[in-house]
Amino acid sequence: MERSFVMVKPDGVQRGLIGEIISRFEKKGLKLVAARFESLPDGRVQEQYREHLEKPFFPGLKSYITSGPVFLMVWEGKNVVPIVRLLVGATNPAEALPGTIRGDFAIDIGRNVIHASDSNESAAREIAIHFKNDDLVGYSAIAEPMIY
Ligand code: DGI
Repeated sequence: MERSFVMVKPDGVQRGLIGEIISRFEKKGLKLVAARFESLPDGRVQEQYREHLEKPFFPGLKSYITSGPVFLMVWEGKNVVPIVRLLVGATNPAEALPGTIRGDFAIDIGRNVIHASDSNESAAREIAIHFKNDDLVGYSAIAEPMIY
């Protein structure tokens, strides 16, 4: 089954949105297979955002992501990567549609509440940055025959 890496960023944590975000993915029918609450070390932020290291906004992005704890998750499901990106909405909340997480809860691109993998390749890379294989919990979700 496909997997996506999702992170509630420090603004989402401080604004009390962890439960709301988990709830949206659960109601969609996706399956939670790993989660951890922690403050990210600089090294993992740099690995996570390696394609942005040289961008002018990177110093601000790094201080934002390390400003407080984040909630890391791995979600599983058929087409989970594009489905989660649709639920999350556009990177810039000013362009994110109502009904999406960023459309409903964010205003500024520098405080956009949540990260989600943008391809299956990124998902595999990002999951490996933050989780060990043993952290991923294998179980059968009893509602699965109602969803698939
Ligand atoms: O995958 P996304 O988070 O939707 O977007 P991305 O991978 O292109 O960028 C990662 C994060 O970097 C994004 O959530 C917010 C930040 N970012 C991207 N482009 C800009 C930016 N921040 C600022 N301030 N300005 C940008 O142009």
